[in-house]
Amino acid sequence: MKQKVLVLFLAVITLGLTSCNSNDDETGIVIDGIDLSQDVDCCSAEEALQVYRFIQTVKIIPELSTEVDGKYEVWAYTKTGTLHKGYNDLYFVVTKKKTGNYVKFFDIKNITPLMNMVKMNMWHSTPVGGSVEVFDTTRPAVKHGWVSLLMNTSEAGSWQFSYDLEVLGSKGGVQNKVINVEALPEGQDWLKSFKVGDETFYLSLVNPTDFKTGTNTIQAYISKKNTPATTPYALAAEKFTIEIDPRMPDMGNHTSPDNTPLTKQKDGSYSGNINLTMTGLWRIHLTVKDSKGNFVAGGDDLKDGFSSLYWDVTL
Ligand SMILES: [Cu+2]
Repeated sequence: MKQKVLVLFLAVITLGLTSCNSNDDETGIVIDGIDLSQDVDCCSAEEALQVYRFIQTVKIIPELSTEVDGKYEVWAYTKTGTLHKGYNDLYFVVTKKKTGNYVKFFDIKNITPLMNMVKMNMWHSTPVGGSVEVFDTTRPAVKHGWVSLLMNTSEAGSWQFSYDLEVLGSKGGVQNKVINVEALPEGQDWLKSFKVGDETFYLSLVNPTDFKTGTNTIQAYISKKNTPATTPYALAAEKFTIEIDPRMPDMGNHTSPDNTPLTKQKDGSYSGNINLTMTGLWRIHLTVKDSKGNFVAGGDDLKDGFSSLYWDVTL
């Protein structure tokens, strides 16, 4: 027994020494001033390289990037470096100012987009993903969250964005930063709402720009409007089913075979299959049912024989 404890003790000491040494490793890989050698607050050199590679595929949003305690830099990214109406993936990376090394121990909370509707003199928030988490274990220093913005910036109003951040005991974040939200191009409409009694629900279609001709996984979130409306809208606890009927309005409203409804997944998202047989405008008519199969939205509201609740996607 004593021997076992001793072995364990030695193992802990050795581990401790190894990680201390690697922190001062001067033989590491440095790319663009970022030291990819192992860091106790981050990852192995290989994992750091994966983070580096990932951030080459996204672009910084300067308004949402910040500094904490003069020690850390926080970088916020989207695919395009901009935000648009509807669903947007957000990624966060924290680096040490001194070394440029990534840090994996950080938390981002309370993501709060707020829109000021100038003419109506009111404020509202928007659907926001539950929590910001590591989105891929091969890149432990990249955190992912999402927002689905109800409207684009226009004469009707503008958006502000806030979030809180904690990194290795230091606190920071971004408060009321004005952000621009771009409109979607014509033929794209990825965010719809429906009402059940007094409650308003939002249907956010996830990343339809990833769709290709043929069969695709189709993913969405259903969020519920909060009271007060300035509190971000969380995922709806209800379990719905979203039936889809994709049609091409410019081609005699023909449909496609082998589409399957979006059903609720363990992670709170909705997922199904959509078959987009050709390029062009697809109007994805939606029928929402509750857990007992009763029509909730889209079904009893047929326009030209199709549900008037729909997403538009142009491929
Ligand atoms: Cu608004």
